[in-house]
Amino acid sequence: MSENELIAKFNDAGQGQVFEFYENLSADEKSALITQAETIDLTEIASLSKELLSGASDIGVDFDSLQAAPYSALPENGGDVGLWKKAKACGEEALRKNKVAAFTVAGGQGTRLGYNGPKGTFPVTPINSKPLFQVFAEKILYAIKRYDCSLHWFIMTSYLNHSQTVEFFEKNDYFGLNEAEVHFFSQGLMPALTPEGKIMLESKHRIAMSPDGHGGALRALVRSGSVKIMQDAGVEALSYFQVDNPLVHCIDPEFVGFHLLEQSDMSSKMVPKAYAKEKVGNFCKQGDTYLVVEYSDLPDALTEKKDDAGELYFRSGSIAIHILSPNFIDRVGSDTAGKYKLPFHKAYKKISAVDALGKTVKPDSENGYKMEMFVFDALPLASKPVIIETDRSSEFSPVKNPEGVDSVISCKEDQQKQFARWIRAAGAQIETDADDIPVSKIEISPLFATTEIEFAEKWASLSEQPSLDNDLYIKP
Ligand code: UD2
Repeated sequence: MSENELIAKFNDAGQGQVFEFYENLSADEKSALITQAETIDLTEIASLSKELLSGASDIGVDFDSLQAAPYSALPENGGDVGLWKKAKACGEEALRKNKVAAFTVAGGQGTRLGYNGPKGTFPVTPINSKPLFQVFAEKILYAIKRYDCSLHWFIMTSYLNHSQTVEFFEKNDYFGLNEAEVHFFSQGLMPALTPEGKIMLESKHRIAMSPDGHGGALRALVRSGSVKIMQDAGVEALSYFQVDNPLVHCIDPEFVGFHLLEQSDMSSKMVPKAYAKEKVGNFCKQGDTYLVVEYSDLPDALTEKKDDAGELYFRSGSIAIHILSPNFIDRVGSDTAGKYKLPFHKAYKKISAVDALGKTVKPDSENGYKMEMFVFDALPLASKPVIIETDRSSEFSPVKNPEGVDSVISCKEDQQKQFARWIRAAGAQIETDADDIPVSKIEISPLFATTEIEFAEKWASLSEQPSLDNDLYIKP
């Protein structure tokens, strides 16, 4: 399409303000604006504008008929021991046959943490200060060795951190992984819209755009050719996790097994919420459809609702750990207008934008909407969704804030508590304080073991077990 045709299309769509200052731009500025404008799907914007103008609700949930979604409880909490065993065997077999791949969403800006750099480069381990990406890389490497398999790892970045992320891996020799099996791609962007549905300009030659949310991963996995790589390699289960949680079992045979045994499109892990208003999504059911209702969208009365046993009724918290089937990603990520298209959530924000004279102004109050898709909105579209329970203390301790809840301090403590539990379960003694944190620091490399059972096996096989009274780093 020529420049003039593109501008005419924007005019016809009622978005001509994007080119308001065009005539007076330099050649480079014109071309930058055109390049950005070309990425915008005006049909999608038209429908979003309509939603904004009509005030339609984002989520379309009937709260009166909303139920809690069922899940497979852990064996220690009454779950079916035989089923968990079967799932583990199935997942291990799938790993040996190269049917599993890993996927990290790392496109977010980490604004809350106040860290200047890709979040995956943030140091998190108690002794060696290994960055998040290294922790995941070592867990993946461990699985590659344990199952003698090939494991592709896909990492979604955004334009804000893509090159820094790739450089970080190059500088660190991909932490021992095969470079050819680590794939980076940048997620898509969406323009900010005024309450009237008009695309906003951040400067005369730049549209105000921001990452399209982790739900944008599905489109980006298709667009980047990642789904094709998976399909060609025979991958049947993509293990999805967020960049902020170093405790995650990046490669979990039991979870993979549950997903494959059920031939599910999308599977998820839940933890019982720590308290009613914990900031995690809620696994729910509407009719036969499973869905996640974000904490901020669930009315207080339902958030606090108790069942007959006095437990929280909506207690299944989503910790953003999923498995997706490549064919399902293909279906959802390729659909731009049909029944598999993910909805956009609209966040009203302060967005720097040009005034009538083309000068960029930082507003004092909210003036526009950022548009994001959420990956969990794929759940209602999935056939045979599966939800399984996981143990919070062994799988979830995200780094989101500089201090307090979900901070690097709480995360380091949680890692150490986990290491102490593993050591005790393996039959060794370790001194801990009243909060179960080891008195002297300890760190276990994911290259040594990634679960309590693996740790016990390795520990028992050591010819000489190290003394646990000094700061100790246990590695192969
Ligand atoms: C998310 C979930 C919440 C719960 C919690 C667990 C949402 C809306 N809420 O909350 O229900 O599961 O995590 O920790 O997801 N990201 C991108 N691109 C984007 C936006 C985010 O890659 O455009 C990544 C980001 O790098 C991070 C993850 O998605 O790895 C989560 O993003 P967040 O920190 O904004 O999510 P949060 O903590 O609000």
